[in-house]
Amino acid sequence: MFIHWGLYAVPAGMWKGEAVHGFGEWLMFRKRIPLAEYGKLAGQFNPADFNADEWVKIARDAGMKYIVITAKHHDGFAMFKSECSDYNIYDATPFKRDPMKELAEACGKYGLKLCFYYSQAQDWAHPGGLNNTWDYDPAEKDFEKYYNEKCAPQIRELLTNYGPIGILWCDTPGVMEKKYAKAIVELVRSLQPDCLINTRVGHEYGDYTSMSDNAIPRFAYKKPWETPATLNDTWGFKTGDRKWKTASELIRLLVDINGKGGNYLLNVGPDAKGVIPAESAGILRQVGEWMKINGDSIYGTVASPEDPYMNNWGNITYKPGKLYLHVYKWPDEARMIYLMHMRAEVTKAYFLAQPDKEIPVFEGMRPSTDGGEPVVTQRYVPGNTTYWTMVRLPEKPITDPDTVICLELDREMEFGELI
Ligand code: H79
Repeated sequence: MFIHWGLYAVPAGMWKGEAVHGFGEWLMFRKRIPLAEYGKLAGQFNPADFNADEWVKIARDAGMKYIVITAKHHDGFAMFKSECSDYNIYDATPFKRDPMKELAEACGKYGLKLCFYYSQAQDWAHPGGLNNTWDYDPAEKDFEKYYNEKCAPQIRELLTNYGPIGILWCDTPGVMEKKYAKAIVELVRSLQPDCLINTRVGHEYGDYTSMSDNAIPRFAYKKPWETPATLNDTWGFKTGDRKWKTASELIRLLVDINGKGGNYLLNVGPDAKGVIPAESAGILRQVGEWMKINGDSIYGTVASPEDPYMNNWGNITYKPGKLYLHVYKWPDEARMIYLMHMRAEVTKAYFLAQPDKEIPVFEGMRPSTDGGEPVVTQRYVPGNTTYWTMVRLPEKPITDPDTVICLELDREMEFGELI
């Protein structure tokens, strides 16, 4: 679960009575709001309904394993108690609590990993940070000063005061010089050698690839990667944005990403009271219901072997020795789906919703493929040029919107070339 939460939750996409286009968290930049004015939002920020346990339970019940939260976004406001800048939630708001501390405890309690988003280059509150050109003259920018007195000390605080952190999630390195990306990597390694860093730290550093926002690669990608994505059209809370993806869309995106070897980092934007919007929570709950039954097809998967054919029924996820067929679109009366040129033998087959009820597996053309119970037939003759596997489905989906069939294989699978 990605969480974008900051001062921008107070205006929630509105400024002086006007609905502002674009991402909620970009409001200060969009309207070139002077820091002296934007900073006053802190006085109104009192998210008394914030409950770390509830947030973590929403993530856990959706099947999520780690949380990445904006410790500091581009606006430069720290959402944690910071000694090096009092422009932070503990010192500058009536709330007077450190939500990161509470989240760290809740994550420990429910077994999720806590990770911090930290905008390392853009900082619209510090004269030396990138991109605030309306309060500060770009010609006088002193990034070194910003790095030494805010960026590095705050990263140090985040990796010192909250227990083990899974990822330092950086963003928009922009024109930040290479020496700073290197310094951040060294700083993180010195404090928490097991903490991952995403590639957005810049200059090709980082332990795994962050794809572009909401971007899914066309093909499987073997190196570890992740797609950060929105649940509607904003990251930070906006009252006006109700363009929610449905649970069914999210499951398809999740399967597509996992099938290509990636992780899905899906965002929620809590409001100024500290509450995750009810719509978001409701949609995630539905995804969680599907995950409870079908999670085996998601956790621990690696990039699938390339299926040379398009299909009109669904998608595939894979882990060595197991192939998961995700059926979204029920085929016609014959209810048959085919995997052509699959060079592995199916040893066992079952629906994840009915793990104890095996689907019979036959060699060759028998039994008759007309109607009847679910069955797998296959023609797999080593040395022969013809290979295929057919699955006959039951009359109706079992776990709408995606019924998952596990095919256990006699070995690691390859799909054949097209001849
Ligand atoms: O944190 C979320 C976004 O705020 C952040 N990345 C995700 C994870 C992000 N930073 N930059 N961008 C996304 C893309 C930048 C878009 C921009 Fe614009 C186009 C910046 C200036 C022009 C959109 C339009 C935002 C302001 C105006």
